[in-house]
Amino acid sequence: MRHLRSLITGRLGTKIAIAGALAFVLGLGVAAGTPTKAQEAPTVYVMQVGAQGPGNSDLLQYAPGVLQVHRGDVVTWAIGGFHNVHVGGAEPKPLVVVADVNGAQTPIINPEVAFPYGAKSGESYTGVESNSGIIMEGAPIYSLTIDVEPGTTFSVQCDIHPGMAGSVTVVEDSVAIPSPTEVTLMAGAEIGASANAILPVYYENFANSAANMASVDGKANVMVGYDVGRAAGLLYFPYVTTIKAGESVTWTILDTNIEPHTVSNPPIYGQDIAPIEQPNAPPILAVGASLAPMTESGATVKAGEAFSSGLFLPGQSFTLTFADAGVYPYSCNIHPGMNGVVIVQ
Ligand SMILES: [Cu+2]
Repeated sequence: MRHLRSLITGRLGTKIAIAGALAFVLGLGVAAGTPTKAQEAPTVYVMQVGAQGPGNSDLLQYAPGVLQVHRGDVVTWAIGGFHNVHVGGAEPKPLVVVADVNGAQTPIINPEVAFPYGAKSGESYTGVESNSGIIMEGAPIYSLTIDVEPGTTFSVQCDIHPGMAGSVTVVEDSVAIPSPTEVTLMAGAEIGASANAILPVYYENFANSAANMASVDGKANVMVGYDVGRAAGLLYFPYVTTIKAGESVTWTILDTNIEPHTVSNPPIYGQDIAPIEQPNAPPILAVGASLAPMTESGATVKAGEAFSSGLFLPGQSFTLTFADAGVYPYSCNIHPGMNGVVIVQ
């Protein structure tokens, strides 16, 4: 109705007679009863869940981070990457938990992160803690009609990436809030700010890494990832490390970083999860070959040997000694495109 009316007011000249007739019809419609908010098509707000940034980075944020809606509006989370949407929880849930699998203590992907619970996409959020799950059918979209009292604020968080969180506040119908278009512009500005923040650091790391390419006193260091704010840079610095046979390389993820990584050769992609089927229950999601540790930190690698740190976390390091001369490429199993090479002379 509103759209039609603005169309009419935009017309001039010869169309005025038609517009007048239509306005008359519209007037009758209004007299017959203005539709209430509940009868109108709901207003849909989009909250973006993660984005790609420059310098091979992932922007680990909900955008906009803070959203206002009216009761009855729809919030659609557009999920761009490996994330879940955990709505109305007090705390994020751990991604990996240890469970008894056929008598053995086994690290598994937490079912409370992997699988949906609470309100399913297309249903109403009534204040019951809910999760999109990681394993979704169809499009990576999670959409809820917000049906909680005005004055309520609830959290939105990704259980996979620490600190990736947002909030939704429901306000009284009488209070004006940003339109969906304005919300999209806010989201763009927030994502743009993260992208702008990481770009200078990306250039700086390239410039600085030349100084760290060779070993000093038998050791070389590699920085794994280079996070800035909500932007997680998925690169190794330096990209090339040159050492002598018998020397070692230590890879470190700074404790200020968000993303875990691996140091692996050959790379094993797409095997993060090894499902163990269960009768009459969802599968147990054992940690797969991409994430499982294969080589202990401190080990010595010989020519032709495969190695993998497995998943290692911010604040942790992984060291290998290389016994033989040769070229040793390595990759991150979680982030295709994140590669480095050790040249042993
Ligand atoms: Cu990685």
